[in-house]
Amino acid sequence: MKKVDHIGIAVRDINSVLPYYTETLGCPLLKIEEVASENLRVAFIDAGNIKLELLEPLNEESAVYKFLEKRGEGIHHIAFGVEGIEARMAELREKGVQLLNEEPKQGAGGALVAFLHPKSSNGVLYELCEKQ
Ligand code: CMX
Repeated sequence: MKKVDHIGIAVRDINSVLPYYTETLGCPLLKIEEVASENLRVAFIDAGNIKLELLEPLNEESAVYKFLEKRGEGIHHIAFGVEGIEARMAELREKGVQLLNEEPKQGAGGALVAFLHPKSSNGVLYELCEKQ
């Protein structure tokens, strides 16, 4: 992996935490969008060399809803920016890493994404993210 694209942070309510990022920390808001496939509303924050992705569940079906119930707010995942996501997935599979997707799926910002199970990544949920 050559770069981290963003860090995903689970929050209960984007609107109430935004001033902390934009005013207290002074990191600009890049955009807010809904990712229907993940039942999420997300906000991208410009943190200089990487982005922070605030993740707010839209309903109880969201993986982030379950995460918040179990662990509370905090770091949810780390996303590597990759090129050739299908080849990277195949390579990781061959190396014994359990992927959570058979195929890449559509993520925020129109990117193709895939997740590595935290059980085969020493307790960390990693995402592969390829910008279109
Ligand atoms: N980071 C680290 N560990 C995590 C985790 C996370 N974000 N989410 C769950 N886990 C751990 C749990 O604590 C649990 O560990 P223990 O068995 O030791 O308690 C284990 O993983 C299994 O968790 P679970 O609660 O039994 O299973 P879930 O149904 O919550 O599924 C996961 C967990 C990772 C498989 C699921 O959340 C998933 O498929 N995630 C990928 C998709 C996703 O996260 N989408 C949201 C972001 C989308 C985006 O950025 O666009």
